[in-house]
Amino acid sequence: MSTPNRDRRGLIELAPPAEKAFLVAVDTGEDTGWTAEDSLVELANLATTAGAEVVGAEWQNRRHVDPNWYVGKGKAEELVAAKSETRFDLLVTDDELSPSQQKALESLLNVKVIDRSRLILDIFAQHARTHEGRLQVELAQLEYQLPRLTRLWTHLSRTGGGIGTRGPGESQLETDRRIIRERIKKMKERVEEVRRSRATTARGRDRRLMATVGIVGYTNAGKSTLLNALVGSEVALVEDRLFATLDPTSRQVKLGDGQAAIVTDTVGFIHKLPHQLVDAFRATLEEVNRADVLLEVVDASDAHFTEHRATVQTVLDELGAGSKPRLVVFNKADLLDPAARDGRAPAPVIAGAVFVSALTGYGLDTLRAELAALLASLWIAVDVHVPYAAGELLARVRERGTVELEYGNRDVRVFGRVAPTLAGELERAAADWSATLRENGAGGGE
Ligand SMILES: Nc1nc2c(ncn2[C@@H]2O[C@H](COP(=O)(O)OP(=O)(O)OP(=O)(O)O)[C@@H](O)[C@H]2O)c(=O)[nH]1
Ligand SMILES: [Mg+2]
Repeated sequence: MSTPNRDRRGLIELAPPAEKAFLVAVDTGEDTGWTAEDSLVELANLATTAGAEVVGAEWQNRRHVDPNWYVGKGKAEELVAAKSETRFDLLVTDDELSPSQQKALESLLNVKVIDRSRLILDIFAQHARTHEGRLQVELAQLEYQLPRLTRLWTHLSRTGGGIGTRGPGESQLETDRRIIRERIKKMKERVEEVRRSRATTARGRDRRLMATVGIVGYTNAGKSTLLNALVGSEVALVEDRLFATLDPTSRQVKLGDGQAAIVTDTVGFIHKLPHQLVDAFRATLEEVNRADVLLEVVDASDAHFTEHRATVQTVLDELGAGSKPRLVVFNKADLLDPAARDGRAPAPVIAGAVFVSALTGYGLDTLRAELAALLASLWIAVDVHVPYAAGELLARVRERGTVELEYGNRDVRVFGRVAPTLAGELERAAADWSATLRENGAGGGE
């Protein structure tokens, strides 16, 4: 990773040469489970995914990040020497930089300086294919830029201040900020439109008749490969790179015993995922919130799977899906010692987890059976009265075939067991119905 990269003078290159990136991190010892070195390996992977060539990396143990230089002043000066040695033209820091830290490093090194968040945003921008994906990425980028404009100004006005710092400079900045804010507002409206039409399509299709399963997990864990394996065809894009998937893909998957579920593959998570992205991708990630259960795919062959799981949990909590029923799937079992995956030797075992290989098909039948069992265990007992007008809802309830309907004079009694989403809809319909009855002075349901 740190081999100096020689000039390729004399070579005619058709494609623009890859940017030469140098990576730097600070180890404060506060990032549970992660050393700066581990995090840098991941950062290198991100930089390569974004199209850069990593020519070197450094980290420093410090109690805190330096407010002026990110790393200590001395270390920052060492980077000047590293630059003449490796000829990097891009510096990437492992944590978010303040505008003043970025500016200080840029003037010292005379190269472009970006932080991990911006790198991730850039990868998302490169991989966004659909209208919705592009909208969300642009929204996240604007949200990332806005405070940076503001704080840059605060910083300048503090050092300069007073006479000469007002006038065109300020009004230009005010204009920029206003333009960005207006754009953010527009983008949010458009994202919301997309979200609404997606919700309508989701309702319109047969998916609500079936249980829904959301695949979640760290980026590159094999989520898309698993969906393809479960469906039996190549429906989702699989690539050995980070954030190959940005847009959700949903397919019907057979679970056995005639049961089926709609399984959705979506964007992966990563350590230090910019919060702007989580916010902007709420529309996409709503598939996760709507799911009856989550299938958490873990790359069992990755030494850091415990930390990966912690990151996934944090993001799920942020989305409000952290305590959804979940089946943990240890993927890439083919890369493990066979004794380990069969439970005969020490392995990354977690109670209730299923070992599979999405690549070879190992364990998929067990996974289908476990998923079916989990879904069935979640069904909720209902006994409610809904009006005849709720015909569409009743039709869906009937198709599940686990309830009995009693047709009364005034309304229909529904009792039996249904999936939680359906139970929620029934409870709401029943509550509305009894409110209507009360208003009409007809007393409660029969
Ligand atoms: N050896 C092995 N490789 C696997 C397995 N499952 C997936 N992979 C590989 O892991 C890489 C990532 O797979 P994807 O399915 O794209 O992973 P993902 O979780 O969808 O990743 P993102 O969409 O980028 O977040 C690809 O190179 C797959 O071929 C497996 O069971 N065994
Ligand atoms: Mg994927």
